Amino acid sequence: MDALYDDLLRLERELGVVPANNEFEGGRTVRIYNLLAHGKLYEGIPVHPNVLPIIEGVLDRGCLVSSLSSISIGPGETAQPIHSDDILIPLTKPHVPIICNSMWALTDFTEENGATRVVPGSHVRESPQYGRHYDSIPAEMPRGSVLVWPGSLWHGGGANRTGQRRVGIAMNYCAGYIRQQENQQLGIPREVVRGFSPRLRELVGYGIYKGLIGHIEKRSPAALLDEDDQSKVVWDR
Ligand SMILES: O=C(O)CCC(=O)C(=O)O
Repeated sequence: MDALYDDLLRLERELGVVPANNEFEGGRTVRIYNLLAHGKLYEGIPVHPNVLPIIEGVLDRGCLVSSLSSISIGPGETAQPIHSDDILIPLTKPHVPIICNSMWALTDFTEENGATRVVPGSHVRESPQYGRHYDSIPAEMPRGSVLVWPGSLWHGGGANRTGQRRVGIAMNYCAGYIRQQENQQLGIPREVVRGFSPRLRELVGYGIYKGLIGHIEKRSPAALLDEDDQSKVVWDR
């Protein structure tokens, strides 16, 4: 946790990251995107053995990394609008889970410092109206904990009324048959992906869902990393 916390500060300095200053990302919140392109330290997060099996249980083993970013909510930040992570997907609800997300707490998450707020039971309802107030509860958790929620759950970052940052890593996954929020194949240099474990390579999209979705001329994109890749599309098995 300390190493991740310190490295995010390094990246913030080196990349010159500042708050985006829009309603969703916040005016006092620093977010660093595409973390897998920014150092080996982040490679253990998507494949963590205490978290990935839960995600696979919800989405199935063909799931993908949708995005990996940090969210540091600074003192004085106001609450983020309540939303669901599948709010832009035009499917009637409730539907099968297509997104499953997690928040790694690098500091304690408290109601006062902006712990993620959730609306229990909302995952089976229509999406919330963006910008409207909804009653919610804080997902308080000690540093080192991970909160996991289905993409249809209404939630949002809380207001920070303390003098310290609330620092989290948003490790987001999607089903293997929908588009990833951050384009992992173009956003992470291929020589960096070559250094990933086989499972992480699959999770960022160098694989084919159920032997078909994502193929390139009937070969897995894994062949772009490894010329010996022998994978076949489902039609040829
Ligand atoms: O920072 C948080 O606690 C939640 C952030 C969030 O839900 C988002 O940005 O989509």
